[in-house]
Amino acid sequence: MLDVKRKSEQPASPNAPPLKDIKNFIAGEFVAARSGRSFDKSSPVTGALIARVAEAGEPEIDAAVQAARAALQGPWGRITPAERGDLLYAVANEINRRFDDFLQAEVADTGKPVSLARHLDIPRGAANFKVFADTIKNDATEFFEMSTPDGAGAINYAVRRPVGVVAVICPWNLPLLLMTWKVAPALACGNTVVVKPSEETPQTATLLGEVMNAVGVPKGVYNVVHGFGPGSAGEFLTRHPGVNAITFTGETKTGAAIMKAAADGARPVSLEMGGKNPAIVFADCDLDAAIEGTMRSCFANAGQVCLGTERVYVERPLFEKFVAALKQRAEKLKLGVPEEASTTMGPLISIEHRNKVLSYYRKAVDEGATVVTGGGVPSMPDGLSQGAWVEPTIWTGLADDAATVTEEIFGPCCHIAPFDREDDVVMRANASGYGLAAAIWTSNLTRAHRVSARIEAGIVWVNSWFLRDLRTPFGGMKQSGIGREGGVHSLEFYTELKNICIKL
Ligand code: NAD
Ligand code: 6OD
Repeated sequence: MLDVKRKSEQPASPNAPPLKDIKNFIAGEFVAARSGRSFDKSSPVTGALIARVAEAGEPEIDAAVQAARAALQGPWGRITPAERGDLLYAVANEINRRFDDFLQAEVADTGKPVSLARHLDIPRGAANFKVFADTIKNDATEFFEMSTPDGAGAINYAVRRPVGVVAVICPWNLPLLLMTWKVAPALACGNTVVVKPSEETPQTATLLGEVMNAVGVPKGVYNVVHGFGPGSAGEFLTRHPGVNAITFTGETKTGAAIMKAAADGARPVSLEMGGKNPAIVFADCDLDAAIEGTMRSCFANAGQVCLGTERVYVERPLFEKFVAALKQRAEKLKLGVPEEASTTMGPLISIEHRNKVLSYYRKAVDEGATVVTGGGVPSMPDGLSQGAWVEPTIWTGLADDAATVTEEIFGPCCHIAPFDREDDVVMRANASGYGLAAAIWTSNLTRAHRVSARIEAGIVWVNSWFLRDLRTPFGGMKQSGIGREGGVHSLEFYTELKNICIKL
């Protein structure tokens, strides 16, 4: 279990659970910061303090990186890929055995509905370990025979070798899922990792340390350091010269800072960053499916999904009907505590993030939007009023260059605009500095292929959203990312491909 202690400072409510004491996980041990520094983690649902988190300083970052370097030389560096695969299967099984602990920790940190975390975050977090264990097991590399002047010839074959110590910098929106999405392939390829979870969501990464110890992953293979970005654990880790590669998910401006840090030592980066994803709804679509899918893509996880839709373009004959139907469905979303089965939307991650989202709610009005629904802070019952709640919001009537239509908000909101011609809507969808994901709703298969090919995004869904096979390439174009992860594409980042040439 996580190290749970009662402290002298109590959470706001007398009935609140005890404060958790979250530590760094370095070389198989849970450790506080030598400086004694810690930071508070509050519940997005109630605003109450739920945990004190040890903030890693430079000594802890150095210890974690050294532990990870040492582990490369230990048993981890000598076991076969098949043995590593068995260990990763054991990790997945142990996460599933402790499913409720992970569920409770993820829900406490994020405030997301239990129903969502139960079906998405935790099972997918576990599945990543099995999928990438299988991916590396089934990966074949190249072999070439060549002729030589002496007639004897030579053979070439390629082998994959780990990159070394990988720094894994994670966001808060799908904490376990997005962390294991990187940790699992990194470990499957024989690397060791130092993970820096978001300061907003420290718990599940820490809990995974217990799982690693329980199944016998050697000490130092998996390390976790807590803290913030600039001037804290994130910057210390990405600048550490003992780190061989950096994989990051988060905002585009953070990715740019990390790229600069990685330039020292010319270290490779994999960047999964922000988006302003379009959905294009043609008049020939299955309307019920398009409404259902757009509801999910705009409002799932309170809109805090990088792949989510914030710009919806609807072909003019369907426009009014679509707006009315989406409004009706959005107004039925039930905001409430995560444990309540009827809850369909939780709070945002924090009051700070709510301030950002609300600043766009105000800006939309200033820019001349028609507020179709929402636009403010909902009235919540006693006990929840200090949480980070916002209303699901829909706008129409904005120009394509309005800030609300061009900048990533990362909240439960979208702008809906009509369109008349396929060429125009493709151009408008592509008129963005981002290029992460898009959804197209149509029953015309030819058009689906044609438009998908023209959309500038790393992932295009036709008549669906967030239907993800873990073996497929994942990543963004333009300012949404550098590189692809998923399936064999993860192997490209987490291994060095080495050619061995043998003269016969
Ligand atoms: P963020 O960029 O603020 O933080 C991400 C992580 O980076 C955190 O752990 C943070 O502490 C750390 N960090 C911040 N500054 C740093 C620095 N200078 N050096 C090193 N580390 C630093 O992002 P967030 O607010 O946690 O997450 C939301 C953002 O993530 C949104 O923009 C969203 O689109 C994006 N996101 C992208 C994907 C994707 O796959 N493309 C997935 C999820 C989220
Ligand atoms: O499902 C996945 O594999 C994945 N990488 C999802 C990313 C979601 C972003 O918020």
